[in-house]
Amino acid sequence: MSLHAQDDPDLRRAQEERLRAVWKPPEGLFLRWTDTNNNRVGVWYTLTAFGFMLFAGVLALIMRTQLAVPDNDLVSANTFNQLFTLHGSMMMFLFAVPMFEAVSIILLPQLLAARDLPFPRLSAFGYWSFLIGGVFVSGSIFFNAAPDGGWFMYPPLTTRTDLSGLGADIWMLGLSFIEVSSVAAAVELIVGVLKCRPPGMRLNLMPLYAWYILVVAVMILFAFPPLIAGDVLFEMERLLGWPFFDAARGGDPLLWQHLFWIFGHPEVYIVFLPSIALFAMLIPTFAQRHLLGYPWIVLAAVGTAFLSFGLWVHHMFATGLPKISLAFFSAASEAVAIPTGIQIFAFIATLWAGKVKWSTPLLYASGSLAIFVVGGLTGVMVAVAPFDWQAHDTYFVVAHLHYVLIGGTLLPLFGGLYYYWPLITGKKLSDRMGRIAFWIMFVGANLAFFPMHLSGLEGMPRRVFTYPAELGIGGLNLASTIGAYLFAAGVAIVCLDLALSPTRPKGKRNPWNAGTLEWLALPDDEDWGIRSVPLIESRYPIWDQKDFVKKVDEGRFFLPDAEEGRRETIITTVLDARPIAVIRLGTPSWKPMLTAIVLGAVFILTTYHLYMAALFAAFATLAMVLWWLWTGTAEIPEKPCKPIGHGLEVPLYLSGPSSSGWWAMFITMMADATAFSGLVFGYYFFWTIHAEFPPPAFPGPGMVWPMVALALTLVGWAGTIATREVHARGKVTLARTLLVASLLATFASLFAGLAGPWQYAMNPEAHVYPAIVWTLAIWTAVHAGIGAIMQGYALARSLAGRMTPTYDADIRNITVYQHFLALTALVAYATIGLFPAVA
Ligand code: HEM
Ligand SMILES: [Cu+2]
Repeated sequence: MSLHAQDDPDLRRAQEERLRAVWKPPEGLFLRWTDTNNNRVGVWYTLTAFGFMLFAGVLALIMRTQLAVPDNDLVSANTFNQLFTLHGSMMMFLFAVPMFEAVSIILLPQLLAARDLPFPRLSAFGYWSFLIGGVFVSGSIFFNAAPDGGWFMYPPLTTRTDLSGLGADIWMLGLSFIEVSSVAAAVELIVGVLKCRPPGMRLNLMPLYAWYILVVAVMILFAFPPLIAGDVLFEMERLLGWPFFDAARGGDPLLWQHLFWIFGHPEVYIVFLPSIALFAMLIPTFAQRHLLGYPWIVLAAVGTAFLSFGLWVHHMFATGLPKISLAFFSAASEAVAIPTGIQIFAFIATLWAGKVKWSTPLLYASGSLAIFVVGGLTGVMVAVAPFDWQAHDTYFVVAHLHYVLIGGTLLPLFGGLYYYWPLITGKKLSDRMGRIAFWIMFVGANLAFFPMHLSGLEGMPRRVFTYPAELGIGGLNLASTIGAYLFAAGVAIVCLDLALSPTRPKGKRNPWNAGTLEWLALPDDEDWGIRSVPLIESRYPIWDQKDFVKKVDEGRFFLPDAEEGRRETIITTVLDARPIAVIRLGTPSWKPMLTAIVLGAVFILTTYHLYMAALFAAFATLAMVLWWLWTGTAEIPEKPCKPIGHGLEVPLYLSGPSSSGWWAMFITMMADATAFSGLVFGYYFFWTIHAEFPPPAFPGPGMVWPMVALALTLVGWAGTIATREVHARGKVTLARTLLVASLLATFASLFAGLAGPWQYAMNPEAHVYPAIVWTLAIWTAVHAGIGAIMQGYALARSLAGRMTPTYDADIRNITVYQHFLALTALVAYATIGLFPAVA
């Protein structure tokens, strides 16, 4: 398609017809919920997270009402425990993280001028999991069954079933389910940033929001799995009596604290960096100039992410740690202020150098930074261990964390709402209502949380349902309560503004005159996203590239058509964004929702100890996943290549490291390996705290079976690699034979891995040593089972003619899995089989 073909208006109209037909959303009362397009799924996701935030906010108001006056008895102590636990847990797990992912699902394709994300059905699956898990967890409060152990659920309070009821299981299992969906969304976002950029958008031309999506999603990938590992251990203790956190039987509650905070501290930055990202988008717009210090900001974001994984112990200063740890983690905690400072200074410099248009989103950005900085300052205070010993578990900490979270997450989000609302609906929100709401929230937040510093230093502990009048902190508490209601009034005004939006007329395109790609959106946006995928030469193409918008709209760039009636988007190379393929995207389907329902059932049924039903649901999940993959992935195209304009012809199929599927597999395995490391960390943690580990009184699994299991795993691994190579050379029969042999070896390793602990009758309820050995063995065995299923899947694909030597994505993807399986087996079997010999 040469440039002047697009001069023909009839051709253009015909292309538009085709695009419109292909991207038409499913309609009807039921069918619309099968939608997978990022615009709709992202909006559902955002609204749901917003709803959870409002719900958690109402819980906060109930708490503040209870605390308004001393010796109040509006709610019981027990209810109060449920209130603060659910409030904190919902805000962190059901609002802050999902909100980032939700907004990113909407924005990312627009930032990258892609037609959709690479795995639209995966986003839909993530959404439905989130909804089901979230309703399950938050609904528990209506049955007086909400978790009540605080948002970090410290054992032994929470592992002893006589002290905590079903609530603890609901927290562990419900939130694990949501963590899985958070990781799924993170995989989607990472692959999106790496593989779905428009031609020419080298890494250093990427909009900063995309950089932050990459950084934050990678953080989610490494932060959530240790918590998932902790959840696994936790539930094994609660449901089966395996004593990981029970000191009487060799366990240690501190292991939970480590696993929780290895997640929990990065979490703080996971919820804060997206706000910085938002500022990095709106500040250039309102300064009407390029952002200063782009490379510095990227480096600072990466640096913050990196440092944030080395700080978790500052949440454990009061647990009696060695002096050297105190000093190290104290210093590291102070150091993280540096990259944060760099980012903020870059923003100030940009505003300084530009002509500032003072507007509502900018008001939110600067106001929230002011609040955030106060929280940052008290953060520097509590990072000093001796100060923390005084302030720990008092209202001082409640004040600190809310300054950070309200300044760093909630208010910036409202700023983002005012900035991006026109992008999503074509209409601006009311500037005036926005400003009024801002000032009410600003005053409310300070009135609510500033006095808490004082009541905390006066000695008011956190998580108490009331306090005696003699303490003399009644006035401070009343002020906090009034502040909370004021804040809620501000939120109500924002909600009113949103509710009025449908009555307002559509505005114009790109109302803030921004320079980045997402603002190509039209007030009456078509579902195809972008009319043609542009060639990018600048960080602010709308400002810098001549006739840019016109050329995009007239389809003068790439992929202006949908000739074969398929949903398509361009795949580019990771570093320099050269177009290398067009891939066909998943269309609306029930499968994501059904898979989420059966997977949710596994977690929910386990909560109620309905193990047989849960097992049945697990098989149903497996079947759903296989069906989904079989019908929806690695489809062989009807022709090898297609032209995408400007004389460029690219393949319709990719396999191996250039493909999006391979990356998704690789990234998922990184998360999986991280969870596994959490368990291995547990083993060596127990080794460090015991004088003798393995303890002589408890037999180990021996050396023979673990080594047999390892050998079998390695045979299966090598066989799979050989299969891939032979298959690529066209020797299909030999490849299938090799694959069968590998499958048998991998499957056999499952049993060999369990044989050791079984043969020596290791009793996991007796002591933490047999418990952790069993855990590592079972984890590896389950992974071997999944590996064998994958090998069988590839075999079936080959027999069904859905995998050929040219179209071999399946075998290449399962080889990635096998690499990780081999690594897991090596570490697990060396740990349980060989380590006792040298320990
Ligand atoms: C104006 C809005 C808010 C109010 C009035 C409020 C109020 C409260 C109150 C009263 C507590 C319990 C303190 C205690 O008893 O120890 C609390 C705890 C907490 N809040 Fe908020 N909160 C608000 C917003 C937020 C936001 C936006 C987040 C996070 C994004 C958040 C996260 C937390 C966490 C993590 C806890 C700790 C829970 C625990 O101790 O287990 N809050 N909040
Ligand atoms: Cu921290």
